[in-house]
Amino acid sequence: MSDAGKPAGSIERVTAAARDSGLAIEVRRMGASTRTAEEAAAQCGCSVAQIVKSLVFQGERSGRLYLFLISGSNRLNLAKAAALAGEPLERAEPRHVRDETGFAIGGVAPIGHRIAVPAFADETLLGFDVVWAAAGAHDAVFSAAPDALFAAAMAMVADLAEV
Ligand code: 5CA
Repeated sequence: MSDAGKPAGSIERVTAAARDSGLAIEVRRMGASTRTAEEAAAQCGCSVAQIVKSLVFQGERSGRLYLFLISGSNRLNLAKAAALAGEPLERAEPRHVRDETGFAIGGVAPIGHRIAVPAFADETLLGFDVVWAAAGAHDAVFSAAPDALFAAAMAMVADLAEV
């Protein structure tokens, strides 16, 4: 495995990306799984809706990856997502996600990807003062104000959720 695939390197990429974009974060290792939004919410002591899921989809035509930052209590509407991407989408293979972003599923962060990925963010997350996101490992999270996080991720805020 390359260094970037190891949890320590992944977390360092998140902290470096935050620093580079002027986002003040503190990564917390919870010592227990934060792989799912429910587990992350339990560890963070917040609502599931305040967890930012970082979902990676792949363009069926281009093979390009797209990142969707969506509330833990919402499901991504694939038709809305495809309209924003400009092509039909399919879930990216875990190996492809790891190779391109440098993060394993369950620890994919909104920032610090190896390769720049076009990003879109669920507008409902702006209703919270603070949200929590994965920080590159299965037990690592950080909190941020959603608008500042989306700016750091260069994510376009949009209507992404299933109703
Ligand atoms: N650390 C938590 C909370 S921030 C986290 O990463 N949650 S997540 O929702 O962003 O990542 C888990 C998501 O990965 C699941 O919701 C699911 O959409 C996706 N996923 C799970 N298994 C697979 C798989 N085999 N292939 C592709 N995506 C998967």
